[in-house]
Amino acid sequence: MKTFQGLDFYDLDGLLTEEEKLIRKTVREFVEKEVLPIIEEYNEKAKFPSQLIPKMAELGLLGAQLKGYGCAGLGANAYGIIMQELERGDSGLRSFVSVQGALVMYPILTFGSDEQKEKWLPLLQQGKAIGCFGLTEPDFGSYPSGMRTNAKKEGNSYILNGTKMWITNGSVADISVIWAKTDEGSQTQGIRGFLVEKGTAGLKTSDIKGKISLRASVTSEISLTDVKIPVKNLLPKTEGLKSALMCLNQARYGISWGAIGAAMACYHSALEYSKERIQFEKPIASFQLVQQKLAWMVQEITKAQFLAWRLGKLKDEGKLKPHQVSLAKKNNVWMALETARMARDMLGANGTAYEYHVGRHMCNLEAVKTYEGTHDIHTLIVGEAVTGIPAYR
Ligand code: TGC
Ligand code: FAD
Repeated sequence: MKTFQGLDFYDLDGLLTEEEKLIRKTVREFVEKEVLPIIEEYNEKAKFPSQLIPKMAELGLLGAQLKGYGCAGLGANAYGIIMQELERGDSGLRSFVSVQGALVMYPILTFGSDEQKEKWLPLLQQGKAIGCFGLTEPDFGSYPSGMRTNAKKEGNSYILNGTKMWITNGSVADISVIWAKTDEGSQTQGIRGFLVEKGTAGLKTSDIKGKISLRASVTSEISLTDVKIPVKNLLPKTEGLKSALMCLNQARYGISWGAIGAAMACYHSALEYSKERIQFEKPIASFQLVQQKLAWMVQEITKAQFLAWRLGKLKDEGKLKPHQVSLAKKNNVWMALETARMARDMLGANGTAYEYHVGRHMCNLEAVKTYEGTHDIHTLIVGEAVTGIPAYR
């Protein structure tokens, strides 16, 4: 099959800097050489290819959007391009980098003490420590305010009890950012972030097996039973659920870009396949119904690219609003999932085979549609922004 070139129907490249294009080239080559040859095998085995972590760290991909502690301090669009290229490989790989940078390093940098930053950020940036973000619980996904995990202060310690569910990298994390309710403040304002180190007594994890989606990613349950941590492990500047949601803004931003990568991979497969596949004595690309699908993909990928690019500009200017991130996350993941489903259809039976990648992307995108706020929750966030009326309850 012809080498992947991406899709640039409206000369988005004309708006990218030389640095952004160089970053894209570097990450694209990494994905081409190191990820694509092995990813289907890992997906089938339901294993994360952890041997890629040192290489991703060496390329500066971990916490690339952050400043200090060895991080690259890239602009928002350069960071987005990294997410796009990684997710062109696999959503699980992008998830790993998203969680590490946006959900673990970002909260430590934003809400942590100097001691926490100095201890963890260099290790996380170098891929020598892995982190996870524990917000979701078995009974509280879209509605994290209801969480039962609690932290009680006893002298110089906090005692944590509760269960976190569906946590990316939960069982392999050296450091877990756990969100728990304290008795200080209201239901949402009493929520604070805590750092729980691997090996702490009472911390147990088990992996979730049998996933149809994000198979090449570790997803775990974390149980906390009388987990005693020193007061200094509280992220001191966290102020309620709002702080957790601030982390989600960062990760949702990355997903808005990442989904474009998965969509472009599926578009590329569908285009190349339809030019080569002969039915009724003609390439299937010559049929109007097939061209309609390709044209739809080009149209929606192009719209998504500009949405993400503009979002990045707003982010760099410090003007980004959470509901703008919601619109892009919801639109771009929907677009990618529809593209993957269409590509799967266009490849006929081959679309169900691992070799062509589109089936894996399609399954992955089902989870991406759900995590970091479901498609419908983001619809309600946009609805609230335009009407002023929250419709969650
Ligand atoms: P609500 O009362 O609306 O909000 C509580 C406080 O937070 C403020 N706020 C935000 N602040 C910053 N950024 C945002 N996006 C914010 N959204 C709300 C809000 O102003 C309020 O502040 P204050 O000062 O009044 O306390 O809370 P609610 O209980 O009504 O819930 C609102 C809702 C539904 C939008 C929110 O809870 C939500 O987003 N739910 C979805 C949950 C979610 O996204 N979970 C993701 C878990 S992590 C994950 O999936 C990782 S996947 C990892 C991978 O990539 O592998
Ligand atoms: P629910 O909240 O039970 O939603 C079920 C359905 O009800 C959805 O369609 C939803 O849109 C709908 N619904 C809910 N409330 C409303 C409403 N008010 N109005 C209309 N419809 C509504 N979480 C973490 O904390 N950390 C992680 O690292 C992490 N990684 C994940 C990795 C994977 C592979 C997956 C699949 C999930 C991960 N999650 C993680 C959890 C994820 O964030 C949640 O699954 C997500 O927030 C949705 O919660 P839920 O699954 O409990 O669904």
